[in-house]
Amino acid sequence: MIKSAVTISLVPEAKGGPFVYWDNLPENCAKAARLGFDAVEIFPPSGPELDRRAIEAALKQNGLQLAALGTGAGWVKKKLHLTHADPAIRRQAAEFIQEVSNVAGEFGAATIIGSMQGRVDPGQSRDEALKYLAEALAVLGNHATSAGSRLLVEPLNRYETNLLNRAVDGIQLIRGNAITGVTLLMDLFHMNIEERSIPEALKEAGPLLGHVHFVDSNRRPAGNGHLDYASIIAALTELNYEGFLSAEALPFPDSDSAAAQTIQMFREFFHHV
Ligand code: LER
Ligand code: MN
Repeated sequence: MIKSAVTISLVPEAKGGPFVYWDNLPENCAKAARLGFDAVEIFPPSGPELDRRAIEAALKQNGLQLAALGTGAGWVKKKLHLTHADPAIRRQAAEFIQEVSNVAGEFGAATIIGSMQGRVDPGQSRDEALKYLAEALAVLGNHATSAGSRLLVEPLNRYETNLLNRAVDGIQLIRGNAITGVTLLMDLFHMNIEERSIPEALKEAGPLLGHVHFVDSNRRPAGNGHLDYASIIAALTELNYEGFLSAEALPFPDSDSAAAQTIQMFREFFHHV
């Protein structure tokens, strides 16, 4: 059985980004629970800035799980990433991620590395960037596991990174370096731009598929674009995927409608209660 989640951003600098709910954690958790979501996924400003007691209360009062915490604010706010040519920046990026993992672990939630993967910078070779990323993931994967979390690495479309764009890039990185404690987050919006076939790429990821960002081709909530959900659902069913499908989409036409539209799609396709 799949589990449903919806995103909440607590980062003002990310305004305009693909998050369904914004700010006000208690109120948005109550709304998510009322609609029938199993969990929330939070995009926090940083680990230390998260109020653990407030999260615990909001989850408990609403019978919700914490699916995952994002780390993208390290890039958005501080321009940190794991493949920067400067070792001091790489170190700060890793510390930022570990601090998020420490909080995620307390709630048994995953830690997402999307934009914090970085990119191949001018003057750098692809091999060098991939070596930095593999080294970082090995350490961060172990750290996440010992903190009670797990790491999710997200291939992004070409307009956001030139490093991991497709499922196969992530699979090669994880398997090629025998990295443990790390699986893939596949985002249907990025996949629509980069993959030859979304269902085939999901199946290729197979046991490495750890989380899905559920969204339509235009980054609006599922049902507002042209993705073929029947084939996507068939692939997930074939895989016996039991992880989260998390609504990471633009709040179109508004947050409440976007969340309601997504849960409606889950009911239609997965008989989600
Ligand atoms: C960014 O485009 C994205 O999809 C996020 O999940 C990563 O922070
Ligand atoms: Mn995503």
